[in-house]
Amino acid sequence: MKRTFLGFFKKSFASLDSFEENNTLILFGLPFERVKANKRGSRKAPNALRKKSLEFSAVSTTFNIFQSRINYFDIGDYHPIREKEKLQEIWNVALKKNTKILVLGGDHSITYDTLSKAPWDEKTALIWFDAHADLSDEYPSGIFQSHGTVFANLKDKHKLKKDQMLFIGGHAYTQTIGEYKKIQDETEIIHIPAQSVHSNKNETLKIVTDFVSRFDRIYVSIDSDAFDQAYVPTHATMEPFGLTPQQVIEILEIVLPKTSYVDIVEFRHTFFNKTALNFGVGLIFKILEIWEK
Ligand SMILES: [Mn+2]
Repeated sequence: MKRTFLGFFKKSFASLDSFEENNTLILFGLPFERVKANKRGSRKAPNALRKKSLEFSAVSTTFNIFQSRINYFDIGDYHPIREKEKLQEIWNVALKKNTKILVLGGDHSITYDTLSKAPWDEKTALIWFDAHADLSDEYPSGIFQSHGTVFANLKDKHKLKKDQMLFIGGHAYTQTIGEYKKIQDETEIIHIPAQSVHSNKNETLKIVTDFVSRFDRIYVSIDSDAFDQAYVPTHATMEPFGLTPQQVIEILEIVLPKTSYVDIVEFRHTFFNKTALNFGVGLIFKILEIWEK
């Protein structure tokens, strides 16, 4: 039997449609790596994070998962291609019952698998935290669907406008030229680089607040490499000068009240270094705490 994330009850996919509870959050894993041009291992994160969570108490001075008004359900892991109808069904149920979704990746390509099936309109927006924009048209060369193309693909699929897409924390030295140009010109998305977050917190929080105020529904995707390598030392692609946890949490406090979907991707760890898992579990509890408020 698969371990369940601490504080979550195990639920089967078959029982999804019959649950009556309001105020529900569904967690599931997509342990999948589509194309890897760099170090592998993020597919192990869903179960490794579940297992690591059991070492926590899930109780802090400000949050106690066991006294939450939200019902937390873990519906297990899915294959994003072979079980794509199930992903669609999860969205259908979530929409009907006003349920929040928390997804554990996998590499960043899984964000396309989930959000390509999500409901979108002009009052829906996307915010992603990442070292890289993931806006390549092809990455690696000749591959049109990967962790490096996810937001170009979503923009294309849902015909998203520039002002529906906010990218926070870019600081990569490994960006492809095409995607670098898209960020630099800011023709396709809005971007707050990591350096701007570091040097001007008030301006950053104001841009985020204004962005959020224009929408009814926001989807959030968090790539581990948005955070500095000091916090997650086993990134698949190491990029120094990333965001701090405090910076991301202050932004999430503004964003999450309107957010119905969060995914956490690329939480790669190694046999010798499991810091990424501790950090990932802590981040998940923080997200639950902000969502509870
Ligand atoms: Mn990414």
